[in-house]
Amino acid sequence: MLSKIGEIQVLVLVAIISLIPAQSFAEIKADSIVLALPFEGNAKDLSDNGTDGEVEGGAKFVDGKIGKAVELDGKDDVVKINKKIGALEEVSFVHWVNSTGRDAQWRVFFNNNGWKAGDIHYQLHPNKQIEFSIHGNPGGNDTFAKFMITGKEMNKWVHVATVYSAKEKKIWFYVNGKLDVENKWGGNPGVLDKAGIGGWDGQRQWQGLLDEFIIFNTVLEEKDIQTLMDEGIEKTLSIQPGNKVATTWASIRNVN
Ligand SMILES: [Ca+2]
Ligand SMILES: [Ca+2]
Repeated sequence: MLSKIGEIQVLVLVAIISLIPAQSFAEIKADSIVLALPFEGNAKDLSDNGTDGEVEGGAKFVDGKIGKAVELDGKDDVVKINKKIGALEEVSFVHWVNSTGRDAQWRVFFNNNGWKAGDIHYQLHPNKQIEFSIHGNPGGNDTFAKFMITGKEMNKWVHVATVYSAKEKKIWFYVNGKLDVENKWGGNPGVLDKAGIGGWDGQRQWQGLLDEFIIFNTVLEEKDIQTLMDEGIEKTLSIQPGNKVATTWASIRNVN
């Protein structure tokens, strides 16, 4: 028999435990994904939005980091996103990149077409650093990771995750699953408009490979990013209760 005080202690303990989230990667949910391109032989979007990319310039699908990846020639190859996704207060980009050329030139991950107020541009700057920009954001348009893709970081797979919160006025850059830098920056939402992955209005082309290009409308934590890096999006979602991705994956894989 527990004493009265003992009972209260147990109740308090139960109440505290029930507040701890059951999932260690609670943010990785299918409905928080606004764009997911696994590049399994095509540019089909895994998310519920169905924002399929359009492959231009003769881009190829080759063996990638996880299954297939898209290979861009650094000249005119690009994956166009021809639908506006919208303005986001929280956004996480998670993707694999392998840069095989155009070192020290602009190399685009995801740039909205044009450059107007609110637009997101996300690319390697000619200074070789990962750069994230929102046109007109308080504190300046641009903010940078420390990490550079140059030298020995060329011709190899690098996992990159960039996480922005307008509410917290912070941006976090992660490289290969580890925090590279946290910057105080911004406060405005970023707009995902019609865009190019691997190119911007016929310029700044990516030369090399891109794989598992995923955008979330939430702030992912380091452990979420590590899970995505280690397991890949398909496995990560399949182990989440309530995420029914098998059908979607089948439809993505069946399109040649
Ligand atoms: Ca081409
Ligand atoms: Ca893939």
